[in-house]
Amino acid sequence: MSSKVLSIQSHVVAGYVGNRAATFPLQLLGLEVDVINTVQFSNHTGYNTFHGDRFPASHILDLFAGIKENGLDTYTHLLTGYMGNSENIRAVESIANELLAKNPDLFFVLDPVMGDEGALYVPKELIALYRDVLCPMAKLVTPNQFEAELLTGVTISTLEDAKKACDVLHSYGIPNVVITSSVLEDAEKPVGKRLHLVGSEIDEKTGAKNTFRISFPRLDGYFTGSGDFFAALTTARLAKLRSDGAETPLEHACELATSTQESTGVPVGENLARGTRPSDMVRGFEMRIIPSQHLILNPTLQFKADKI
Ligand code: PXL
Repeated sequence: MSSKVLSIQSHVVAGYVGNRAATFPLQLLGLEVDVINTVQFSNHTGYNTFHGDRFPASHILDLFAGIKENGLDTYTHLLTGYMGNSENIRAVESIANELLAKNPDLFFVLDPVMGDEGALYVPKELIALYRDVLCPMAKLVTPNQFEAELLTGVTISTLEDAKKACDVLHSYGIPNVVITSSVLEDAEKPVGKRLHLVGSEIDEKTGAKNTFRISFPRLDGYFTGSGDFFAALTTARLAKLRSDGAETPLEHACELATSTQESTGVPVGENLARGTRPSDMVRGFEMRIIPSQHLILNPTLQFKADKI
């Protein structure tokens, strides 16, 4: 069956975060994408200023009601990113419930966007809502190291800690878990030059668990929206691998997504950046997604996973 995704994330007029970072890679990799925007801002919040509005949950639910009324709610996938407040999480819960009632095989990819590198940028009551309300409905969750710690209560400093956090996330009922990037003390010397993706998938038929790690060089600079780009790449690659009946599809999807992400950048120390930083941006670079289209399809670097 061909894949059709409902993507609920933020929208910016200029630049690439949220739905603007997710739609193009999903489409390029062959998926149909319908888009609901949680906010409409002029640009992402890493600039000095931004204009625009957050949409209330009633707006998100109203758009979904129109989709449903016309029988357009035939989704194989739901992908969610930045929600920002508890009402939007409740709106996603209700939409996910309706989609699951219509298609019990719905593949819900939940990116629990809450913060990064120790800083929470959403209200703290969202932690429990993500953990107790949305996690049990998700088929794949893609937290970064900090978000995985918030969701599980496990402090992640070593590979064993990361595996423990994956197991806690599995215990919430999520069969596929990817901690997208973490700094791990025991995985390298010296610490900090490389980042580590730690993933774990439970086979639907056999119940066997496959846990893996992909190490990659830390890229020069902070790329706003790279988590949104990564979640979209993983969603698209996993959709194809699962429909082809591939073994350990999450591991291979993560290899391909990491390979694309790293191919678009350069390691720390080299004097280039894959992004551009407009003069009025204080945090991060804009990703150059359109010029990277060949790397979305065919990454030049190839990263492989190790079983752990
Ligand atoms: O996930 C990144 C992101 C998404 N949406 C908006 C943002 C950002 C990061 O700054 O500003 C609106």
